[in-house]
Amino acid sequence: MIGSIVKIHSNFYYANVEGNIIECKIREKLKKEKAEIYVGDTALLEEINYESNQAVITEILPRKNFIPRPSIANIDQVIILAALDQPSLDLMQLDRYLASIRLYNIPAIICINKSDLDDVKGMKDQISSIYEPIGYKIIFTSVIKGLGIDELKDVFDSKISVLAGASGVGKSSLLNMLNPQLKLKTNPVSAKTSRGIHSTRHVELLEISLGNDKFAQIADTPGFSNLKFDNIMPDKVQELFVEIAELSPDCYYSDCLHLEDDGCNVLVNINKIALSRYESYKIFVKEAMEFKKKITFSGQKEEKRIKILDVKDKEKIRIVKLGTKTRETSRKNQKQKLSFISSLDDAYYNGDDE
Ligand SMILES: Nc1nc2c(ncn2[C@@H]2O[C@H](COP(=O)(O)OP(=O)(O)OP(=O)(O)O)[C@@H](O)[C@H]2O)c(=O)[nH]1
Ligand SMILES: [Mg+2]
Ligand SMILES: [Zn+2]
Repeated sequence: MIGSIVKIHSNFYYANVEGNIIECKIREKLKKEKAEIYVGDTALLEEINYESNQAVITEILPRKNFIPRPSIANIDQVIILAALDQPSLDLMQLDRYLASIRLYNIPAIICINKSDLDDVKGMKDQISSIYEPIGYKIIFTSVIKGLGIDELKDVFDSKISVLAGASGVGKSSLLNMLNPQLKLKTNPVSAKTSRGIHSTRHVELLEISLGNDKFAQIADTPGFSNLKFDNIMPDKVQELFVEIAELSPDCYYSDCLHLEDDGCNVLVNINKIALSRYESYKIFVKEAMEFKKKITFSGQKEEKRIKILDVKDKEKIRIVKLGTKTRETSRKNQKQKLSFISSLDDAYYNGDDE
């Protein structure tokens, strides 16, 4: 039997089989192979006990796609949620989310929640004028005033979506508004720091009836904020900015990073790029440069390490980090490593503020 993983919690995997949630463990063989299982995965289930609603996962079917933060597989789109205020709108943070989703070739839609709050800085117009011309759909919503709901329902209809964004922007509140029966936990942002307090702790794929025969699968996710481009090569960053990628083929040098004037078509056309977007681009390239420097000149071998740690609440946390080894590597090995890491599919993120 086949089920889709909707939640992972303390070594238990919850699979949805035709509307029934079945609690699963994983087959020893899969454990030995260190198989990684994510929310959104399609799993083969055996040893099904219909009385206790339990089963064993014996295989994970090939994935259509995967994003590492938040970890989820087989999705159609990501809705990046930000708040007009509380927490304050950070354009660079928005660019980080957009660029990181683009890395995985998954469509992204921008949703600005809490649009009932005072727009003292004229952010609504700013967002529209920056992101609409480069092709992003923007929806303004308010849970308090019930704004943007129909538009949001149309976007979610018949799709598997991820709702991502910093803690406190209103991800869970928005889903509760779409379907009040969900009763997801929400909390006010801290008065002291104006930041969310991580009310949602786990990714969960929810089946949501939207009324009028509309139906969606949406993943509520914990908020996070410290995405960094310390895992890709600097020349890949331009591909994550649609408006820069359009101009870059006409630069004089094919390896132009669009940071200096010398025959750079991006800089010649800099007035076509929003200032904040170019600022974000420069920062992300710098982060990627640090990464490249680290793996090229340190004379140390970098390797991707995936560690599974058992922490106090017995919940398994997947830690992906760059490790260093003092052993010298041959130039050939280093080159292979470089091309390995520079492939977009291989990118992943470091760190987590959870
Ligand atoms: N003014 C206003 N407040 C909102 C709106 N939507 C949500 N809030 C409030 O924002 C706070 C945070 O909402 P949550 O839904 O918990 O935020 P979240 O994004 O799920 O946060 P995490 O689970 O911590 O990642 C709550 O106090 C909500 O009542 C809105 O449209 N307008
Ligand atoms: Mg939440
Ligand atoms: Zn250039």
